[in-house]
Amino acid sequence: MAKSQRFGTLAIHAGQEPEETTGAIMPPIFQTSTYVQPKLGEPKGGYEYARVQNPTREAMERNIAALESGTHGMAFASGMAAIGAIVQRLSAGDHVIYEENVYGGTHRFFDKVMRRFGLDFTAVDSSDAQRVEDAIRPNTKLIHLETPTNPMMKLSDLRVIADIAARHDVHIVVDNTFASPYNQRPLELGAHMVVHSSTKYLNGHSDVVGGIVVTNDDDIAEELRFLQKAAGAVPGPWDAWLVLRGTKTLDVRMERHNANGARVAEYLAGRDDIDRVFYPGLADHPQHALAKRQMKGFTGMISIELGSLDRARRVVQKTRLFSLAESLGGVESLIGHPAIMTHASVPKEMRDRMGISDGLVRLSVGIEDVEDLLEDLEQALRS
Ligand code: P1T
Repeated sequence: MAKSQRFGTLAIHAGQEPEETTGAIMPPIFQTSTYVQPKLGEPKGGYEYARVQNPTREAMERNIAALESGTHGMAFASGMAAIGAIVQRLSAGDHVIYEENVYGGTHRFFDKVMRRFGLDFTAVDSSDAQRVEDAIRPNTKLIHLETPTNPMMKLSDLRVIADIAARHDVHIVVDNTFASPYNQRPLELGAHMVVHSSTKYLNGHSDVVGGIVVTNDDDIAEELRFLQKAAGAVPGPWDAWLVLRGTKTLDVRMERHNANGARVAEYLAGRDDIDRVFYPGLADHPQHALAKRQMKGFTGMISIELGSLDRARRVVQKTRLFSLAESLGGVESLIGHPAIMTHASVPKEMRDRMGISDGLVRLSVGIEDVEDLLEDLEQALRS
């Protein structure tokens, strides 16, 4: 697919050709575990075994790689499996710096699992790039960023941190799940890898769990392909196909998520019974200028501080269109309570330091009619 094509066109066409036998315009679901080999040691087209190669998965990997301005995509069974593969490239004794306000499961994986394998981790507030540089040690191999962060919607300046990483010869990975490639393309800003929970905006329909890593670096890609094969956390063809169907509408979905998110954030900011609204698109967000430089739009993710657990509980149980559920980025609106749900595995003192209080509520604004969403929030907040 020509590089010069624009995002909305790439979303629909990149990585896919009509199927050879029939001309089927949609990539078939290659529901097979293995491939018959015409001759010993000469598998047809290189296809040997479906943990290693699957044409449906490959179409999805090429498609998302193109959307992230990358040359290689490696899909995994979940966002956590994708993050796991990136860390499995390292060895005991290596050091990783990570943004402290990552998804709670990412913190849990680093702190409770990978530490036991001899990796060392330092959590920093990467909205201050100097803190990232100060945390670099001779054995630092990776900087794991997430911007905007889950759930505080804090940003990291990717260009500045990419310069720091280059000076110290350290790789950067950016979890771009919250932004989506429609709004932000970290590889263009100097990151070495982008990782997604494709469960979220990429798939967009809340019917798949998946993950993907995209890179422009041939060596990193080879190592990650080796890990798909050696560790085996790959998605099945159905899930790959559903994600590929999802990305076809990423352009139009994100346009609407951005518009609805902005409307809802402005509405919430205008209420005097909400202590704070965290949304990079609002002029009073501490990094609004960076957000405008680094992102095209600000998504449908918003967090609000309601002051107490009591009020937060009442609101999340009172909304009707916003369903109380984990996850985000689907066409339907969701509401959640990070301290009890997505970030329960983060120690309380760390949550408190970052602002993940008992009164914090997170919204994933879907693509419904925004007036209906505003009416729903109005009745829940008034209750
Ligand atoms: O759920 P999974 O596909 O394994 O992805 C993990 C993950 C990775 N990165 C970010 C930024 C995420 O938000 C997530 C998953 N997050 C949720 C389930 C949530 O509700 O925040």
